[in-house]
Amino acid sequence: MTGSHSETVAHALDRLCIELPSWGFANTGTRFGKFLQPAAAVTIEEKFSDAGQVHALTGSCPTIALHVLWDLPNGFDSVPDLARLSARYGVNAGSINPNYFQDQIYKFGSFGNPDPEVRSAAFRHTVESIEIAKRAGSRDVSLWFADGSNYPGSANIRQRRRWFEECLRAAHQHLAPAQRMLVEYKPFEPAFYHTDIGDWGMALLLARHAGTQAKVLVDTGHHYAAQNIEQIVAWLLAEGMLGGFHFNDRRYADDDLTLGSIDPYQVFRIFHEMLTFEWETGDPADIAFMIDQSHNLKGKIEAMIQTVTVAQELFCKAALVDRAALATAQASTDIVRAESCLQDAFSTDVRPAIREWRVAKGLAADPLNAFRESGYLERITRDRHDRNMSTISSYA
Ligand code: RM4
Ligand code: MN
Ligand code: MN
Repeated sequence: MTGSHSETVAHALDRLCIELPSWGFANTGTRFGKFLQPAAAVTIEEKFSDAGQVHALTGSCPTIALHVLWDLPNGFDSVPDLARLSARYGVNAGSINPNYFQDQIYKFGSFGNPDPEVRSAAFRHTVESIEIAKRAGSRDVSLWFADGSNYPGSANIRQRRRWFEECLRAAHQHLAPAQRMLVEYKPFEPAFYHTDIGDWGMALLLARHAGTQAKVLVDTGHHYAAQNIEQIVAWLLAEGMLGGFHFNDRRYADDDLTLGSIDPYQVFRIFHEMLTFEWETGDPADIAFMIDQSHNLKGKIEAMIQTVTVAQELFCKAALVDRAALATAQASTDIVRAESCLQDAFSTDVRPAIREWRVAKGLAADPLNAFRESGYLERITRDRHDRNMSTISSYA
């Protein structure tokens, strides 16, 4: 690795921040059931503690995303505790995620529900989430809606779109000037005929309608197979509308597998578009990166460390693309040379330079091994085992 490679890698890692999902440390499962892990986190304190371990070992995860219903059951009243948890575990509250899919009232949707009472309940929950974010010092309120329908004819698609427009616009008025509202899209699941915010175009139109602080949130798994996600990223960047990106990988649908486990080149290409945007415009892309994975089989903390490591590697590889050479090759339609610029960077082994950066920062040279040797997992397994294994849970 040449000196300049090491510098590029160090510079890339210094700025790479990846938010951890609180629910990624908890026992979650597939719709068929959960395989309980004795070390899983239940309380918000445990989630902060586990996230703190990942940040201490990787140096890249200073914030933890919170789900209002799961982490802050007393709404506002739960907020003061966050400052104490941040001070104790070294990670701050990150994006605030309202929950529109768990309560019984949301059977037929939230903002898209034909029942005005349900729409206003969902709206109140959104406003409460914005206020929680303000008080917690969180910039982003991330909105994902399970709304949709299962059968043709059962929902008035345009009417529901209007309700979404109204609710999002009204919610936007509650944002403080520095806050953002992120609108996530997903083509299917849990609804299987139509989803109210089904793709990036719908999310873009709704965000534009809501107000200037609303941006689009892209989740790797929320695309049909073979969709060109990096092109969507490039277009949203060009529009100044890419606000967040959820990390995971997929083979079939929204599988929430480990980032880069199936297609690392795709993640590289996505990072490449983001960094090229910055190189060309001189503007920071200002994209909130978050891991959106909750592992059912892998150890939860290990899986997070692995994901962060993969993200660091792929981000550094993307930073190594010779963009001046690429621009020249593109301008002269030298296709092979242009493609090689990406391939050369992608095949560079950045691990030695990343290791150097870690050591220089006083971080563990190998975060996963350091975690395995730390004794933390054994300690939390002892502490949480009895409680966790007595939790009975099944799909039906
Ligand atoms: C959705 C989406 C959201 C996440 C929920 C739990 O598929 O990815 O971002 O909060 O799952
Ligand atoms: Mn997501
Ligand atoms: Mn998802």
